[in-house]
Amino acid sequence: MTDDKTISKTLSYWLRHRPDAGGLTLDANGWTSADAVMDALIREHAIDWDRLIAVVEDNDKQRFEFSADLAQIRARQGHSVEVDLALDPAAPPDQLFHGTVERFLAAIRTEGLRRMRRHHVHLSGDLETARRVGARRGVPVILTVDAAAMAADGHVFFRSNNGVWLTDGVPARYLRD
Ligand code: HQG
Repeated sequence: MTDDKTISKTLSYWLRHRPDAGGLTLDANGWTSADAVMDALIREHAIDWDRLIAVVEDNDKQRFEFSADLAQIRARQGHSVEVDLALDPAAPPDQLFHGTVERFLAAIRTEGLRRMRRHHVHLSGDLETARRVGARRGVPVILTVDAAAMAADGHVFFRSNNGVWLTDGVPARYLRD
């Protein structure tokens, strides 16, 4: 049987990056028909509705959400395709954290944190989450972001509804080791 992580990765790919690869179309806010997702998953992984609901509800980072009537599904953040998640600006904690790896540090210290292929730079409210994000790429290096100073200088922050802090970019002067 396909494991939950594989199904979650397939959903992330379709709902954040390549809806066409699943034969899906996202609306302006990133939603797509849950029936269409189910049909596509049946083709790829032979799973049923109960399994899809379990993957969404038990997902370690709550990456996906259903609409209230279960008719639609979307990724909560992390898109590279253009979507408007209609997030409200939020006041960040004084410090936020970013987990990365040594090989990016020289560029980050010069250019700051850039959003790369995503809509925003992703920041974590706690060290452990940042460590796990960095560990995806190797030995994690944690940078501390002076979010209080950024906010005071007019930088806008959003908090996705699964708890990830998002901002357009972090200029190098707000980064601490
Ligand atoms: C780095 C996962 C060179 C940055 C995770 C990172 C997270 C630079 C990489 C979420 C740079 C981008 C996001 C610069 C940033 N020069 N490298 N100026 N600025 N970088 O995947 O933060 O499982 O787009 O440090 O858990 O690693 O998908 O961002 O290493 O929450 O739900 O460029 O993705 O969540 O990589 O990860 P990413 P990220 P999911």
